[in-house]
Amino acid sequence: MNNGRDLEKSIKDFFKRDVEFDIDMVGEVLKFGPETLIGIDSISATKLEENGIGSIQDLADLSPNNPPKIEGILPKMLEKWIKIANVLIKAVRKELKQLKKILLLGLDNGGKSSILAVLQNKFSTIQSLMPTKGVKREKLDFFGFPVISWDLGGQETYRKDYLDQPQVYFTDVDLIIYVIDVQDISRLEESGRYFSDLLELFQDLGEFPPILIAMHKSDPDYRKSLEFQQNIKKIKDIFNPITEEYNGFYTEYYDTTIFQKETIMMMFSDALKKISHTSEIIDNILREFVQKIKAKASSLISLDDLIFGSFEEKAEQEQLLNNSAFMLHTLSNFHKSQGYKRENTIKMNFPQNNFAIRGEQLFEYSAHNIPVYLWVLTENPELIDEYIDVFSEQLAPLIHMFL
Ligand SMILES: Nc1nc2c(ncn2[C@@H]2O[C@H](COP(=O)(O)OP(=O)(O)O)[C@@H](O)[C@H]2O)c(=O)[nH]1
Ligand SMILES: [Mg+2]
Repeated sequence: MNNGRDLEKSIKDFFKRDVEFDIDMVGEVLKFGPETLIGIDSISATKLEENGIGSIQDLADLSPNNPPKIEGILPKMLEKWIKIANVLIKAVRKELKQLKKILLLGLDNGGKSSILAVLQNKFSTIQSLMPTKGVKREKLDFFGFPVISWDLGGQETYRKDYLDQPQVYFTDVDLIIYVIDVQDISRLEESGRYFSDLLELFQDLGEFPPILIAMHKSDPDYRKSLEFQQNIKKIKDIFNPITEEYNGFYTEYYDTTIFQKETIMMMFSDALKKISHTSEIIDNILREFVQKIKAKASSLISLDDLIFGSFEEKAEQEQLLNNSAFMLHTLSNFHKSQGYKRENTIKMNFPQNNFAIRGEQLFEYSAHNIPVYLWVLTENPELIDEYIDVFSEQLAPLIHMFL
């Protein structure tokens, strides 16, 4: 997340270009009328005002889960505007958490350092890995916030350390990725015990960060084996009862492997979405876009393969689109490395299957100017041009405030 003047600039991006905006009086924006926001037309704004919603503050005071019924305004639209107003309020009050903390935990040899190495090589914004020799902890600077990797297990003294001082290690954690080696079932019980200890500690602290469970070393060839199926079952048989015992935790399983980097990217994209300020709104907008242009799926993905959001009618369409996008990103990067100009639009037609995949560069994000593409899987590519600008304009400020 940006701060200082950057934050103010990010706030300004939510407003129409002709809105008079004094960057030193940023607190005033909450009094602005709804029509000043990008994506709210004047007819809708008038309807809002007739219903007593005359400012951004008024919008934020409504409940996004139960928006009032206003004739001529779709509930989904109103819900989106309320969420945007809420993000703006938090930004203005500087309540958006600036520093996010992700813990990568699991037994030693599970593959945590390797996962971090994949991330580091993927993201140009990442600052270098700081392995500490002898110490079983590593830290990676990921878009300006720390991902801390930490080996559990093995030495009992180490375990005592965090059990005795849980507040030092475990407060203010935004998300946990718990890594299990699917190929080494012999240490599964041990891993389960640590997992159980962790949940107990967090419960005692009254904190319930979301937990992504990486069933790591799910290598392409290994996944085809019967042993893999059996091990997955054993893992779930041990871990599911633990999460049920300590209720209140969100958990989700992922199959990851360093041999398919996209499996790691997808897990981290989900991780970032979980802790993002704006990912829900981005998904709302993508849904609107897909419906408007009669497409099947749409994703917003950076060229370093961070997925900011997606919407699809069916899960397999998301896979088809995202994996195709990853490969086309690789192709685009290859062309760039050969000295060619990067194309703003990337298209592939699949006439035998009656669909097209198209990526449109919308804008760049982060200080490193990484291009972000809006990807679409559709049978009606001709409809994209008509609406892309309208949606691009709404998505840009949300990306800048993603974290
Ligand atoms: N087959 C396979 N091996 C992996 C994978 N990820 C890591 N490894 C190997 O597992 C071992 C332990 O990895 P490391 O990242 O050091 O684990 P850490 O102790 O959790 O940090 C190393 O030999 C890695 O090469 C994977 O996805 N598949
Ligand atoms: Mg390690």
